[in-house]
Amino acid sequence: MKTDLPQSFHRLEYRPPNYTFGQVELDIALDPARTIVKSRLEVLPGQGYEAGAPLVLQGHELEFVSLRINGEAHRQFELTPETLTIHALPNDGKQSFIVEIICICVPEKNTSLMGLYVSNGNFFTQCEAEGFRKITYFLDRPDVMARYRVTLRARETEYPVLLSNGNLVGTEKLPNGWHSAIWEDPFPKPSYLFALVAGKLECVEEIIYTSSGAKKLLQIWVEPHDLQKTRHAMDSLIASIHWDEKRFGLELDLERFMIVAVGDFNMGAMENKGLNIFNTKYVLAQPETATDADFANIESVVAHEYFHNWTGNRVTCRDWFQLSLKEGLTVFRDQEFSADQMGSESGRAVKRIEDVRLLRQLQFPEDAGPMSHPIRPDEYQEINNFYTVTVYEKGAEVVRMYQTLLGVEGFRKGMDLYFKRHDGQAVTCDDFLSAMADANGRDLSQFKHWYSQAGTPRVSVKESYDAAKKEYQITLAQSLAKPESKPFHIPLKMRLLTPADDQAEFLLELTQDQQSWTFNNIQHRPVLSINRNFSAPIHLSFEQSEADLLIMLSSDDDAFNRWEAGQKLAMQMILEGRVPDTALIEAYRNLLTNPELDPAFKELALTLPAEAYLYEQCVSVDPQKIYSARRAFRHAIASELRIEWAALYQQMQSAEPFSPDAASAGKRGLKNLALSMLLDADPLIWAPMAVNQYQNADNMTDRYAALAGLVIHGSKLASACLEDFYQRFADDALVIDKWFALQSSRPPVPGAEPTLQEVKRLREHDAFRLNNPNRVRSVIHAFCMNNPASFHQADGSGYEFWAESVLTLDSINPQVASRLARGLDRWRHFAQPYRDLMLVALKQVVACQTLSADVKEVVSKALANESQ
Ligand code: B3K
Ligand code: ZN
Repeated sequence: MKTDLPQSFHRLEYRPPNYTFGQVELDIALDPARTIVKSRLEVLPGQGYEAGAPLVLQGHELEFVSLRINGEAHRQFELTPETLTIHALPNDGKQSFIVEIICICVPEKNTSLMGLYVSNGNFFTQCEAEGFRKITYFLDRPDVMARYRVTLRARETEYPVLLSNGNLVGTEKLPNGWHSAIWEDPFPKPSYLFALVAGKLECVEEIIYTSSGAKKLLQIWVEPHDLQKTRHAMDSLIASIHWDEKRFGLELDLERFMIVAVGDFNMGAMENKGLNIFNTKYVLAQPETATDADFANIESVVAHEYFHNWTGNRVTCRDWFQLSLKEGLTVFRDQEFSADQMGSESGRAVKRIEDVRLLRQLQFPEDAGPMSHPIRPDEYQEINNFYTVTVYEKGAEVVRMYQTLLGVEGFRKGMDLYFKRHDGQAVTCDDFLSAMADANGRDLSQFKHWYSQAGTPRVSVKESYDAAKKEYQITLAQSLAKPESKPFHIPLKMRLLTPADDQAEFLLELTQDQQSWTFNNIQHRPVLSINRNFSAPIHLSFEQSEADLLIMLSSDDDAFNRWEAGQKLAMQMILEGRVPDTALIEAYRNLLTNPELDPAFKELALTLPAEAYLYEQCVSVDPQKIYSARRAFRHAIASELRIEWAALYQQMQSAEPFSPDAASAGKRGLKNLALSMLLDADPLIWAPMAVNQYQNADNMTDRYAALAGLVIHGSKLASACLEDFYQRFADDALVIDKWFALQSSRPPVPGAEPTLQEVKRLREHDAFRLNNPNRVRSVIHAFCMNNPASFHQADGSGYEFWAESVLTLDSINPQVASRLARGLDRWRHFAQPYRDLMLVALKQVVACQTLSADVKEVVSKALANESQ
């Protein structure tokens, strides 16, 4: 192990800035090989001003050219690879002064996709969290909020469109074929929200009026050949704008709101003020090329970024430890928006189930592994590693708990007070909690622990029923991750299910280590439905009998718990290596044939717990054993219910033209689950049917589902369809990503070659690109992180591939590499020989002398106290 300890940043070491900026003027002459950035900064003493302190600006991978202060060349400065420190400030920096800096960056060499870079010949930026320092020297921290005026210059034929934040205030033709545009953003913002875009792009636009009657221009900018794929994103944006007015009274504050799509992007999208930049994956859709899941994701990501305009941009984070202040809150808002878009109560429940599935599959393992952190972390080495499912998804659960405790109206009061107090400020999670508490006159001091304590709390349930006294009692106890942890404030919705159906829903607030509640006048032993709608993000230890779970599966009025009962039954049986018994098969049959239930709910109820979630129930994971048990269980459901599946496959067909709405998507989802089950039960009969669906589908959902069914079930008919698919969509990068991902995520098929061989061939394919994150994720991440049974091989071949891929990617794009590096986080949790083989792979990565801070943090935390 190396001895040089990486630098860590600590939440409690926050200090307000010595200096801040008033007006910021940027003049950027765009050239892929040599972009010249001139800045003119009005510097003012900051909240933490100390007389005589130098001005320390951050700058990374920049070529410094010159520095002037108040118009004069200034020579008292020092440069390091990370900073420009300016001494001898006028008047000791007590009054405002002007700093002018010229520097140069090289966008075409920038493969990290942070700062200013080139994608398909156009310029884009990504500044969150600390990318602005790769454009110019700056106080690159979120608590320095300034007003920007930006002049962009570029050659007009190559870069006809020049965009930045705010409003366009002028354009000009310049000599030698250059032109310029000036943009002014009226709202002060931190540097992480700065953006520019330049290139050959076209837009669709719409004018709308907000509730106060203000006129707004909405634009979506894409490459010209993608223009016809923007309708859904535009509809989603308009729906989001109206929803935020209605639900939270928040109006769009800018005259112009732009979304730009880019094919090379590290994540989903970015909420730059007035100029959101999106991964093409979350903008472009038409029925022939995008699945129902793509349509739903676009709707929620467009909403998420739009909602940041208030929760993130108008009120931002004081420092990056507070990230969940904007991310958890904005995820909660986009979840609520998407739930409302579902159009029915049962639709809302389906959305809730999907969100919880994701949380348990991804966040629960994170919280049990070496990167576990509270939603407000206390320490980090590389902030980019903390854009996690904990900060986002668990953060959203914490925000949801406020709403559960305070009610929808109480929550709204808290939001109103939050904006009243903090509009235009950079604040903390504590400020949010205080607004919620003060607006509702509630003491939420114990609720604070959700921000400071990591780990998923476990709540155990004991129940007793006294038939003579007609008395029912429950005792709840919370056990905590660490001995020094404090009890959480846990809101648990519950209801006693009785034959007379005479009990109301309650909200229990578990605040102590252990608490009991007694219910009187209960005529028969009830069935307890607790943590309804997943009111708290916890593990529940509750040994409910299979008979009670079957009752809940057939009749709990809380759709989440109805689904959950089925998941528990399936989980227990899979972990014990059992197949479903007659009672469970009959319960499934009743669900599938119940005309009252939504197709989308039926699909979820018959979808088994993910392998990642099953792993979390084991002390020591044997991935092949879990895979086989799960497959056998699924095969039994497929065969025993083949008549119902075949009937559903017919009933769920639709003659209507494609529409991505939730009801139509739900029908397609159930139809395609039926097809997949039928391929499992009777492959020889159903493979030709799948080929037929593949060939005749008028939409990507059906075409892809048929293809996936053939590939996953190892049908001989798959390869011709795969070849056809590639030829049909060769020009559409997002569809080709699906083609790659499908093959990389194929689970092991008896008799077929290991998926790893296929993945290695795909990596050599002409269309594979190591510097395009979407393509890399569709091959490498899909295999290492989304295909557990193929990845975890007892010969360690998957892990060798992982190590080699992490190292190759790290020299190109540390963020993409670091995400992949998380793939072995849970090595300690596995049985032998997997555990030792993972350790070897981790050690191989950590031994590399040139690791990025991103990957180094992840692998060294995975290996910390390695012998334990
Ligand atoms: N705020 C961005 C994420 C930035 C990630 C930087 N590594 C997208 C979002 O959450 O909306
Ligand atoms: Zn966000």
